[in-house]
Amino acid sequence: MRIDVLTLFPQMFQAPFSFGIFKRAIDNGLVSLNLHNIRDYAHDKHHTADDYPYGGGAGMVMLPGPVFEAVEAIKAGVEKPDELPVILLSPQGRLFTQEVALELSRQPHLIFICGHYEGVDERVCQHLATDEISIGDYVLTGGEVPAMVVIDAVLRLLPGVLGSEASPLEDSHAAGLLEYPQYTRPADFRGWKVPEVLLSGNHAEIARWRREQIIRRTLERRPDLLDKADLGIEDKKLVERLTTPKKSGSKANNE
Ligand code: JCZ
Repeated sequence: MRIDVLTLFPQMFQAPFSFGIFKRAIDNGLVSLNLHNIRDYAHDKHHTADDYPYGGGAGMVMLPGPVFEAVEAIKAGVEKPDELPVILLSPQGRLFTQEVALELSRQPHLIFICGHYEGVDERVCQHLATDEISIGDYVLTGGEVPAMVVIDAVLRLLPGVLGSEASPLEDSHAAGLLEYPQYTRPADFRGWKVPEVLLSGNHAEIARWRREQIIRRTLERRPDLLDKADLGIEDKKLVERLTTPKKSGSKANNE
């Protein structure tokens, strides 16, 4: 996959993609990450990328000219420029989810536009971007961190990026549920013991325990996710048992 990022701060992208899984993916040629400084597409001697907002108000707005020219320079070098997704990160975008990550991972090439200051000129949103994405309902200082979040979630879905063993679709979050708790050595850490079942070697029991943990945790912390998930018959019985008010004197159902 080819990724081009337009930003006023290309160096912000260096560290996250210079280590571990992403470094390996780039070194192996699975991913090419191309960083472009929007300022390089400004024509005046100060390389101006922003100006005051029409109508007044606080802060600066990014000029459309340099952003359009940067995207056009990338499009000039590709075979099918009209099919190229141009993604603007902004709080006004559609909410980024695992489904959106999966959708983007099927593209061979993505362009990300990262705004800064108070935002970008509306003509970039309307006439240049083909997609506008928000990573959540909170306000950040720019689109760089959101772009990194989206790129991270997309790249780990590409075949080969996580290595041969791991499957990105095995995560329960990929199935729309929370993860079961993980433990490693020691079996007793400061008196806090690893659940006995995980030491039992009984793989059927372990699988059943983990599935139950997934359902319990999702029900407790993110019930909104359970409504959308497709649950098996045993899952549904457990939800039923955990959500049915118990008779007084009966045993608690939370162990
Ligand atoms: C440019 N401020 C771009 C995106 N989800 C989310 N929160 N905040 C942003 C964002 C904020 C920005 C800019 C200036 C994106």
